[in-house]
Amino acid sequence: GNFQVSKGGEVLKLYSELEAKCLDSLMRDPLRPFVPQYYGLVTRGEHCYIRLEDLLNGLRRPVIMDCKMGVRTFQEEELVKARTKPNLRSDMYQKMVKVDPSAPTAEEHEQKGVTKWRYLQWRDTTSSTSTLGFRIEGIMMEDGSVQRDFRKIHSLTQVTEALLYFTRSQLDTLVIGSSLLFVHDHSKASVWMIDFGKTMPLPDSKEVQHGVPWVEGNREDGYLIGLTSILTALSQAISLAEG
Ligand code: 4IP
Ligand code: MN
Repeated sequence: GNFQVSKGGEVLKLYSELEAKCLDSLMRDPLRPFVPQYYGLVTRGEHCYIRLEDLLNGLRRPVIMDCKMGVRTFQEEELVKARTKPNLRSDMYQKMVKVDPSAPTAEEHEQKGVTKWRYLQWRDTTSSTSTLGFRIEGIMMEDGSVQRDFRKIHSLTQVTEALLYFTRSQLDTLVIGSSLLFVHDHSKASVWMIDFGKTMPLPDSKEVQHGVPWVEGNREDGYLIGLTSILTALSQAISLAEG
């Protein structure tokens, strides 16, 4: 969708102002080693792109796991919009019905639309996002096939099973670290923080802890709740693989 492969170990991602700003500051941040290198912007045709290090460069038949971090995936402003000027999305309604025809309310069925907040919150509560602070969005295997069934996973036990699937129970490729994109090709493994389209600086007066639950207005993302859950599942996967 938003990606274009480019030459020379780079990928192009469709420009977002928020993401570009975030990458800019990450290049001057202690977290820089965990983030793909950001090379600035480029225009191709009528679109502007973010130039990023290709994290798969040099890997043979990589296996990739995308974990979406945090206890929620919508911005607080999305909730405000849903209340004040709701914009009904029929595409999101359809995605919802496809997964679970009984998920929309009678009113939503009638309107054939849901707000973006409602859809994203439904995704969060029907996955491990709300409870564990992260969810596995998908795993791509060596042959390029993509598994997305993990999005309905709730329990830590199921997450552990998914991790074992990702590593094919090879202990030496179990990756331990702090992030969203897990990549291995059976000889090399790495973890990267990616996707900053909804990451923004807090107002000067505000601070978040990342490890406490979200309530409207506190802006907490639960990133560290998710990280702790991943580490717990990883250590369970390691003992299962050893046992
Ligand atoms: C997608 O739903 C993801 O939640 C996207 O988030 C979101 O993009 C899309 O919103 C939404 O339709 P599915 O993955 O269930 O298809 P992400 O980009 O984090 O994967 P944003 O970033 O805009 O919230 P729309 O509004 O882009 O369709
Ligand atoms: Mn996005």
